[in-house]
Amino acid sequence: MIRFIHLADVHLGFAPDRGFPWSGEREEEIWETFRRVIASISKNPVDCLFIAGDLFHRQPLLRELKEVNYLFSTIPDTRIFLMAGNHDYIRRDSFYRGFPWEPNVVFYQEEKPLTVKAAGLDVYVTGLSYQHQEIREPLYDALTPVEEDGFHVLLAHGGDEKHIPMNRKALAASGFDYIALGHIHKPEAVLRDKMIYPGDLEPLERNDMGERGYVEGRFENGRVKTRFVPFACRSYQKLVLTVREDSTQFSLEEMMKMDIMKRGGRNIYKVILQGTRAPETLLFPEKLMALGNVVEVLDETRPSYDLEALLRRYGGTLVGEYIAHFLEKDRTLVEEKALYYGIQALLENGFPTGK
Ligand SMILES: [Mn+2]
Repeated sequence: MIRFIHLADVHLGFAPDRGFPWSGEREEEIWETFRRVIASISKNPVDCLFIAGDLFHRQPLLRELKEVNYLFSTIPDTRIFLMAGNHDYIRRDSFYRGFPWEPNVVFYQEEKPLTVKAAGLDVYVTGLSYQHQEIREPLYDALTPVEEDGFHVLLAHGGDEKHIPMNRKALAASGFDYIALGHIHKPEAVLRDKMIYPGDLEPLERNDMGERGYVEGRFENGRVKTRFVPFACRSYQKLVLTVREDSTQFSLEEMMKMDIMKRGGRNIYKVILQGTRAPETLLFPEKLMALGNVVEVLDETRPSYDLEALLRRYGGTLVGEYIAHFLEKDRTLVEEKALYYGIQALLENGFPTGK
């Protein structure tokens, strides 16, 4: 049996949510979580660790490569297969070139596929590294595993037009037992137990909602079994606050603080205000942003106008025609907003009530 861990898109060196108070801490946490993965392998060793590109967010510094290599030295029984992705591509002057890796590390130097046998194991890993930020040729589609008995893995980064386009069907039929993908930050099993994007190790931006981590798997009797292991120290979450007619700024702030406390103060929230508010209530979304790790507040509330009553009252006036125009159709969210902003503007400007 072969046990392995597959991760990708760690993006060491990246500082998420630049400009927000927690950004620097997040940069540290990306390193720390990678270190935790290595520490957990040290405690419970696996045979192979596949790192499918973009370990670094940009060109690694020499001292950063030394730190990573030191971490690799702490898991000498694990064979590590490492490739450079489009973010940390091997530039002409990259410190990746000629770097003296530990003996348990296979680093793919070339931009053309190479198959390497794992020391002491019947494991064959095919991979390459990016030497350019973009590669538009489908370098993976025609590959097939070497004709040896064992566990055949393809380490592959990309899958969009500018980063080695992939024909998923061709890859699925290629004969590899497992295709360890990287590049797409949302975890996705393209093909169950066979072809998987583990996603980024830590969420890197506000749209990386939900859990993040790595894939753990085993190859036994010709079959692969995998499971996703959530490992990130925080997550981005959507927090919907329902506003009512009796809501006020303060009541909303209290509600949000409670919700954040319940769901974890470390997580980072995208807050969405929904529901109806009293027409005269003004909400200040920016004040909510100061009360937790809030990266964005979307105000989708609408004032609780009684449209039918307004229409009766303002029939034959500009306000009436304005309302009638919108009432006739199914309104999109934008039209809904336009309707209410419009009414508010017209009414607040002291529109005469008489005919
Ligand atoms: Mn990438």
